[in-house]
Amino acid sequence: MITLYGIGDIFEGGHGETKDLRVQWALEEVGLEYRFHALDQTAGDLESESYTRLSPFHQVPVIEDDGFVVAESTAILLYIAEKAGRLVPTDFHGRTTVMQWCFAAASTVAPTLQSIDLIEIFDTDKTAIKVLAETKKLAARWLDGVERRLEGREWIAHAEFTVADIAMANVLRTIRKSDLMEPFPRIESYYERCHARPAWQRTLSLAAERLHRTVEQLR
Ligand SMILES: N[C@@H](CCC(=O)N[C@@H](CS)C(=O)NCC(=O)O)C(=O)O
Repeated sequence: MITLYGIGDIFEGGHGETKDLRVQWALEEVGLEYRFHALDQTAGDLESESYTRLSPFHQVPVIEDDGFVVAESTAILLYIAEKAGRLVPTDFHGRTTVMQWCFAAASTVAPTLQSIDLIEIFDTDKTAIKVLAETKKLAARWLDGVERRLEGREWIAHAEFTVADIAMANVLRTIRKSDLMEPFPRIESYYERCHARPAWQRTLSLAAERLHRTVEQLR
């Protein structure tokens, strides 16, 4: 059975923002049996010797599947899709396109959106404001690419919903409280479409229960 190591508690602003949620979303989509192992980051659980053996960088998410350990949320999403034989097409080109958009989410779009988040949370001096403006320009460039990709498409990589949609939608969630999506109507409706899925709604409820928050607080 799969064990998902995720957050049971974390510093205040981190509730509902962590990358274990995208993995739980995929598990809820495919219906594989799993258990959630909740770690308390504030109590140092991520630094423990036993967890260090599982996670190269003392981070969540990690999964363990009958002794096989996978870290990095995007790799885990692909593992779950492969294992379940769902959320990924079977043909070589289709699978490669799913991988392309998983990498686009994780290595092109996410770092920029995360930087915006970090600068806004931690720093407001003049240099930071300049860096923020430049980072927002870069974000607009990536979002413009995603917007063009979504022309005439329901999902980012394939005719059906795949793990690439979980990867991309969860990355876009970083900016849900900002106005960065506003100039991109296709991204806005894609974002809504992805998050309307019952498996995401279940994931949010499970996270709220685990973190002693309401679904509204996490949404
Ligand atoms: N590249 C990793 C990043 C994982 C990550 O950022 N994990 C955060 C929670 S979302 C974490 O464990 N933070 C605690 C820490 O770094 O000490 C992935 O995609 O899985």
